[in-house]
Amino acid sequence: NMHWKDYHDLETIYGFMREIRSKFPNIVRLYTIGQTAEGRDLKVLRISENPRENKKVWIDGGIHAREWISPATVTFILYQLMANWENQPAHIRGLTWYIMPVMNPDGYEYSRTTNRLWRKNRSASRRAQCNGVDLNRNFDIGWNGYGSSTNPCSDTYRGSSPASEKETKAVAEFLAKRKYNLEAYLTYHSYGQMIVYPWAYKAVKVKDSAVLQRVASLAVDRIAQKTGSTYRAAVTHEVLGIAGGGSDDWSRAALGVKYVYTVELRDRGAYGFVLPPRYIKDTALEGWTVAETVAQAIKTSS
Ligand code: 0X9
Ligand code: ZN
Repeated sequence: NMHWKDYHDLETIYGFMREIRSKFPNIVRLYTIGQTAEGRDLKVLRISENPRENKKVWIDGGIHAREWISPATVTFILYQLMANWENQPAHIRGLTWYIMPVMNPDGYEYSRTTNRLWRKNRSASRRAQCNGVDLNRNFDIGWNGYGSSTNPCSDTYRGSSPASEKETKAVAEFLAKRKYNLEAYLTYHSYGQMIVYPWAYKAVKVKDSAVLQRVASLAVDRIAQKTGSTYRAAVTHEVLGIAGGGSDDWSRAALGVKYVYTVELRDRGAYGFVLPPRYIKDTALEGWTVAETVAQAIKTSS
């Protein structure tokens, strides 16, 4: 059974998704959008009372294998939504939510069983000892640019071509088909306690960056109130440097999504990727706070 006192393996997370579907058969759909190189399913839940008309929010986690707090947070968001769906405010119930807790299942399991600090997926490369592509360098935006590597042994290897990876391709195709009314793309990573928005692939701000900054700042304030943690709102390239091929930039450039945020969860380096389980609950609450704030912003701007 699901809880947030510890991290879970992929099968437990997928079991939780199936359980949500069977509890809410009328509003929840469970998609298998593809398979990984090692044959694992890529799963996405849709929660919606009105799929034809609602504005849509996409949430993903687990792009990077070792960032365990990310799938934990995204499953917590799912729990927050569904545990109390009937009593959610209209601006939450009136959205269509797409939730993908683990975009990189092969990497996640590899990090759990074999190499805790693994980052990439596990697809085979031409260099035997150096498997894996950084999925957050593999999307078709600024792919041939700065901040990623052409070396398969690098942790930021961009892959042999844009969307060369099955995970990237599955997500990109799924979203491209659903870009109508897609208002938000939220992707959860760790660590650093930051909420960042495009662009990352070039040192330019998006035209509506003032709006993105305002909503992110509001989330930062609410997080401080709720848990006492200090997050920072900023343009990606200004705080993390230039990097092409990210899912966040792609969702804005290719799909025109307005509220695009990468959330770097806890901590700020004390434990780094190996965040002790006792911090999961509050960190996940911080992640939920971002999603709530964005949902409210969508409602206000329409
Ligand atoms: O470098 C990344 O992919 C992210 N940081 S992490 O430490 N979790 O790996 C930041 C992603 C920011 N967005 C883009 N670079 N597009
Ligand atoms: Zn990451």
